[in-house]
Amino acid sequence: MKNAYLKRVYDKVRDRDPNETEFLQAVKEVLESIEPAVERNPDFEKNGIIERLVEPERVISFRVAWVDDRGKVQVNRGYRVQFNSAIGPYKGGLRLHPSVNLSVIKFLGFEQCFKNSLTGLPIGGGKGGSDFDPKGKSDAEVMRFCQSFMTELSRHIGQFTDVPAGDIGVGAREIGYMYGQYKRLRNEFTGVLTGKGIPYGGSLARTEATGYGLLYFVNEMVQARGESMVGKTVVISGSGNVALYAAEKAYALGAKPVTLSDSNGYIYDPAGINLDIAKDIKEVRRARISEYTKEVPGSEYHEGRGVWSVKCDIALPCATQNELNEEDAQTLINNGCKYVGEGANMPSTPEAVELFKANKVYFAPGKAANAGGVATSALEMSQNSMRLSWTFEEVDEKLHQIMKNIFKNATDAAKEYGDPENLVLGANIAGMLKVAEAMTAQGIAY
Ligand code: NDP
Ligand code: 2IT
Repeated sequence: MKNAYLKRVYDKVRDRDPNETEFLQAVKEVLESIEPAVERNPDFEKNGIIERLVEPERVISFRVAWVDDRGKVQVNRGYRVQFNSAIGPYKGGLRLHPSVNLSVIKFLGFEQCFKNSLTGLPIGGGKGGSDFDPKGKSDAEVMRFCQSFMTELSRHIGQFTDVPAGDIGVGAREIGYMYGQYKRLRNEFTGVLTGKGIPYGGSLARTEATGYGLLYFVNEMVQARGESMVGKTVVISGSGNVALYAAEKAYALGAKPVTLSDSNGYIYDPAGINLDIAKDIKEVRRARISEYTKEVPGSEYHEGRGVWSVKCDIALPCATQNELNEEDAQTLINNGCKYVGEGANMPSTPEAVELFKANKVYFAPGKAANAGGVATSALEMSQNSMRLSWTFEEVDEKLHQIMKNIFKNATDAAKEYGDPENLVLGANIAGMLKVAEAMTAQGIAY
């Protein structure tokens, strides 16, 4: 970081919260890449735009007490970080995972501000969650946790204020329990959460949206290089919501997904992943992905995090932050990988991203490539406000167009600042400029 203003802002964030490693990583990446745009806009410094962008408008941390199946009281910590409301109500998912802490939620909330801006829809940035571990919990325990979590969260959210959704560990089941509790407490039926079930206000295609959107985006990259998806081998990490529907759309575009993974290991199926079986294992049985090999002859299960050693044309990290490091990037490059699309948020370490850039691997950062999920959430909000529902095809068509626009806007911004394939730069600048313009227009309270 050479720009003195940006450096000052970054140093202050680091000195204030030296332990928030994920948040610092996300801030550094954004500030480094917006440098040329900040230099062109001296008003940013005058208006304190960047120091305001890195400080959440509001951070809520709360106790979540619930009773487990043995009658024992359990206490988790809940969070909601309302990061930026310049362009719309705070919007972003809720993550339930033992690794959740304030740094993780702040990094996700910060990224969300720019991602949401890129969608072109009126949504601000926020994120929340808890260190509750849904693994091994009964349905009843998950329900009681979600109810207790929402009892506090309900004070801070609302259809015009803050609209949470799913993320790791939060899918249709959890959103259902949370929505039920919100309605019980408030006696109102509004679009306060997205990712809802179809019978009570959910949008068709929201389940598929992040994975489908990722593939629509990667397809734009492949075409921009004059190539086609047909026949390409795709390596996917994760086996959750994003990973499964990325694999589904990869097939639809003529490519072949050959892996899925979880925190224990990965499966490799040279014939291409059988998605009916994978979905049944993950969505119906809620089992581990290793089960797959018991049902599919010719497939392999490997313990550990070696998924990036599988040879591919396209790599799609769809599990979690920092799951793809410098060594993994080098392995992918050595094996001829040409495209990387981030389905997860910040899955590649900064060193991995540098290596991709140096080796001309066409790289799509999460805030652009995985924006289809939140974009479709915003479409769910629109449908809720209008009290109607669109068909699957209508939503999917809008999603497709949104992903094309994000690709175009990020590419145009990247081009303006030098390299049309530098989507890190393009996405950060395009996302930031709109938020900065809205913040400038709205002034600051003296
Ligand atoms: P799910 O909970 O459905 O699936 C998460 C997957 O990632 C599981 O396979 C899980 O394995 C794996 N995983 C989670 N944590 C770790 C870890 N620490 N190490 C290794 N594997 C891990 O979540 P989603 O699919 O919804 O989310 C995946 C990623 O996509 C996240 O980064 C999320 O922020 C991002 N994202 C999600 C969107 C959405 O709409 N859902 C939208 C945009 C981004 P295991 O079962 O072993 O934990
Ligand atoms: O990271 C993300 O964009 C999400 N988890 C989806 C957020 C949303 O509001 O749909």
